[in-house]
Formats: sequence, structure tokens, C-alpha cells
Amino acid sequence: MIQDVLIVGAGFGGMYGVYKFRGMGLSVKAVEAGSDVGGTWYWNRYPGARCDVPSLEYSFGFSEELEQAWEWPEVFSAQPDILDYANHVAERFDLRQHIQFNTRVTSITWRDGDQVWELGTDTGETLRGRFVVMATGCLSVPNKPNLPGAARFKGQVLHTGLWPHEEVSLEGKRVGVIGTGSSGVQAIPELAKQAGHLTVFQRTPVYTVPANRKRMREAVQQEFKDNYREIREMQWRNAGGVSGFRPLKSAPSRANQPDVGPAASGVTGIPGGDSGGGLRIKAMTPEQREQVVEAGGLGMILAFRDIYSDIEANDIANELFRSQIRKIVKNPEVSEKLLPKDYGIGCKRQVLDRDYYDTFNRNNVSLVDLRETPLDTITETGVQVGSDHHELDVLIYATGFDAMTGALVRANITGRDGVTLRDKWADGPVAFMGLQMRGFPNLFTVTGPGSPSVLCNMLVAIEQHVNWIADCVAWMRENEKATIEPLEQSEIDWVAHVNEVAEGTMYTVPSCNSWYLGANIEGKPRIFMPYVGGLPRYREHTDGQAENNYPGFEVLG
Ligand code: NA7
Repeated sequence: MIQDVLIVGAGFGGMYGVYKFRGMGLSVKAVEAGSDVGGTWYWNRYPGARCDVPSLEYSFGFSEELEQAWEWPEVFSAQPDILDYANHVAERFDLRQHIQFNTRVTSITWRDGDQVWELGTDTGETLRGRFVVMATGCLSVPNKPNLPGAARFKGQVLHTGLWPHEEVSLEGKRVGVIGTGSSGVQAIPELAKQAGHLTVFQRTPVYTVPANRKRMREAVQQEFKDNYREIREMQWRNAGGVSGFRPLKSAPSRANQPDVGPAASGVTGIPGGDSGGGLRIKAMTPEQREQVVEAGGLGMILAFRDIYSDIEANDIANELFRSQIRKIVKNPEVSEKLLPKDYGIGCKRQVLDRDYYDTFNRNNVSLVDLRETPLDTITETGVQVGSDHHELDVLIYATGFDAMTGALVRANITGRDGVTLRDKWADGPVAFMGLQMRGFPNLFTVTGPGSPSVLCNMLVAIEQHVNWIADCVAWMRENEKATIEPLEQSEIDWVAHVNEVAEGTMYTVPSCNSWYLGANIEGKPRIFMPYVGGLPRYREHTDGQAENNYPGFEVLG
């Protein structure tokens, strides 16, 4: 059987794809490596895993019934609650009947004669479809660095991005964690509570600020539900896909954190996620800056408008940040190691934490600075760093992902004339609007490189992409077109535009090494992959293409 649409992945993108294409009367099948839905939230079950976008914003807007039915327990959701939501969506819309679980797609090949895609799987099947939608996620291929001696370690080895489904008991154990990005920073306070001793192996210190940890108030949730249509419009008009809607009618809470957004003004994991402040750090005296932080907390440093585009302002903010951490971490030697010094705020995705710095005041936690003394080797019983051997029962990799391109390249996609995506992207991802690649007709990517994706509220970005792809497929069918793919020039112009808008931001300054740039993966070309121009500007481009019958694409009848 040839499916109208084959979808790879059953995270939020794949799930909404199934719903959308089925609703158009098309045959659709999704293939998922995991045993159930949820994508990111299915795999990342490590203790402390949590979303960095407010719960009421990080939700689907395509169904009013869903919006009204679902209750979020916290202002920022923990992983189990988001996974519950994913399960609820699957059940409510009866999506699982269209999803083949426990099946990894191992190859995707264009058959020009039949104009179909053929998907090979690790179960030995071959699936055929007219259109393919890659809903494979931006952070779905765990990065496990090739550390010397790693295979020798006899204890338990875990990766935050592949955390086991069954309970992991760390009680009384000597636990080591490598990595201090979002995953490490979220996990470390929880691991410290569970472990006998926790050793943190840090290569690059992080700028992290406290997350909002408030319970959801019923009145606030209700006000969102009453205003969801307007809120969704506000999301579409916001650069980061976050409405920033503030409940007006609900009685203000007495707790010292706001009911909706971040702990302090301007704080989510994505830029433009909140209205932020109008303050400029350069225009203030040192005393005034201190007062801002004292009044609003560490996260207020992120609300200064000028720090994202002015290196001097950025330096002032970085120093202000460091001075605050020195006050929290009691041991000055440890404190100094925890301070980022060779890159600035705004270069990497903002990390939000719960008690991260305080955790280093515990007497069962030690910090090993791999910049000071590099890791020599993993041994059978631990990690050797210089003359110190750290004995461990459990070694946890919190070492991130081959972001944005990893899952697409790994799927072994071969397009027209035998050209592989791996070859096409050897020098970095080349795609039109993060939606399609020339040479790969009728294959679409959800939140692909060159789209707002990880710089946007992911659920909003996913809905926008799936809607666009569905409209394109509908248009093709109405007009009896067989194939669509971008013109070569469209890709060239788009990549130039993506680079142009990223220039002059903190994301691309030479001192910055982030997964946005692919800098966390050895040998990966250094290219800024997401679209920093914001969702509204991006939508002008995608809507413009659709409204004008896809002038940037080659469409064959
Ligand atoms: P990140 O942000 O890529 O962080 C990975 C961490 O692992 C980071 O501290 C790395 O240090 C460290 N790392 C990676 N390789 C090594 C080696 N070889 N040795 C020592 N340390 C290493 O991944 P996360 O999973 O935390 O977060 C990814 C996103 O998921 C996050 O931004 C949110 O959007 C959700 P480095 O900085 O490379 O020196």
C-alpha cells in the first residue's frame, strides 16, 4: 500500500501531523522508535527534567476542547506532566492507531520512476508514501562523546537523553555526571539529593537563573482558558511564540513569583519569550544594577535590553552575574570554578534551574573542573582526572545532542539521482525556510534548520509548520501536481538571510560555542542553524510562498 503521507516520529510534531493529515481525508502512518508517543518528553526522563516555557503557553492551540479539558499543575511543567499531556492528546484524538511504535526508520529513499518515498525500518519492513514528513525533533540524537577508556567502566552508565523507564536507584551510590548544560543543571540538584556522593565533571560553566517553581492557581488557568483564542493570536505575533499574556482578573497571588511567566521578568529558555524590561544596563550605576537584582532576583540580569547586542553591556551583565554567584556559593574556590568567564550571556540557550548553585554548598557534592585539568581516561571503576581518581558506581552523561540536523542526517535520506542528505549538508544545512531541501521532492521537515524552531515555543513552531505542510499538500492535490521542491536559488537566498539576521547577535560572536552553532559536536560545520528573525517575520515568508502559489519552489505536474 502506498500511504499518502508517512511521518517519521511521534513526538508533538508527528502527533499533530497524524491528526491534521487524517482530518484532510488522507491515509497517514507515523513510525516511531520509542514504545509510545511524546518524543523529547518520552526520552528525557532524568530527575529534574522540566520545560523552560510556561505550561499554559507550551500547549496545542488546534483544539478548543483540548485547551478547555487539560489542567496543568505547575507554572513550568515537569517532564511527567508533559508526557501525560502527550498521552492525553493521543487518546483524545485516537492517534495511536496510525502510529507504528518500536520501529526505527533506517533509510528513506526517493524512487523517481514511481515518484514515491520508500522507508526502510529496523523491523525489516519497507513502507511507501507519496509525501514524507520528518517530525524527528531538534534535540533527539543524544551526543555521547568518545571519551578514552569509556567502554571499560564496569558501573552503570546513563545518558540524560536516554533515561531508563524503570526507576533508577542512586541511594548511597557514588554518582558522577559529565556536562553542565540545561540537562546537567536540571539533574544535578535532584541527583545530589538521591546520591551518596555526587561528582560533577564540568568543562564549561553555565549562566543559569532560578526558574519559576510555583503551583498553578485555578483562577489563572481559567483566565487563560477564557482567553485562549486571543492568546494564540498573541503567540503568532511574538518573536518567540510566547504570548506573555498576564491574567488581569484573577486576584494577585501572595507568593513572590508571578502566576504565569518566569521567576523574574524576561526569563524563559527562549528569547522574546516575555516582554522583558526596558532597562539598559549601560545607563545605570553599579548601585542601581545591584538594586535591580536585589529586587527581582538573578533572572533580572537577563531583562536588560542592551546586553544581547552590545558587547560592553554584555560584559557588564556577565560580571554582575558572577558577583551574585560569589555570594551564593560558600566555598570561594568552588564558586570561582562555577563562573563562566570566556563567553557571555545570550550566546547559549538560557538555562533555568532549581537550586543549582546552592547544591554546591552540600557536603556530598564535589566539582571537578575539566578546564583546569582535562579528563585523562575513564577506568573500570571511575574517572581519572590528572592525579585524582574519582571512584564511581554510576556515570551519567549529560552531554547534550547532535542538535537540529542529527536526526535528519542519521535517517539516511537519499533523494533524486542518488544524492544523500548527508552529502548535501556536508558543509552545513542547506534548506529553504527549514521546510524542504532541493533534490528531495515531497519531503518536508518540521522545525528544520533555518526555521525559528528552537528559538520559538516549540508547540507553536510545530503547529505553524504542520499547517503549512498540510496546506501545501492540499494545494498539490487540488492542482493535480506530482512533486514539489525548492529552487536552488531559494535555498541559497534563504541560507544567506538566516546568516544575515544572526549576525551582530550574541549567538554568533566568535567566543560563543553552542549547539545552535553545531559547536558541541566534533567535526560539525560551525553554522548558526535556527532562524533568529522571529516567528512573525518568518511567517511573512512562509505565508507569502503559499499565497502566491509557491514561487520559490519547482512544482511539477
Ligand atoms: P548541552 O547544552 O549541549 O550541554 C552539554 C554539556 O555537556 C555541556 O556542559 C558540555 O560542555 C558537556 N560536554 C559535552 N561533551 C563533553 C566532553 N567530551 N567532556 C566534558 N563535557 C562535555 O546539552 P543539554 O542536554 O544540557 O541541553 C540541550 C538542550 O536541551 C537545552 O539547551 C534545552 O534546549 C533542552 P561544553 O559546553 O561542550 O564544554
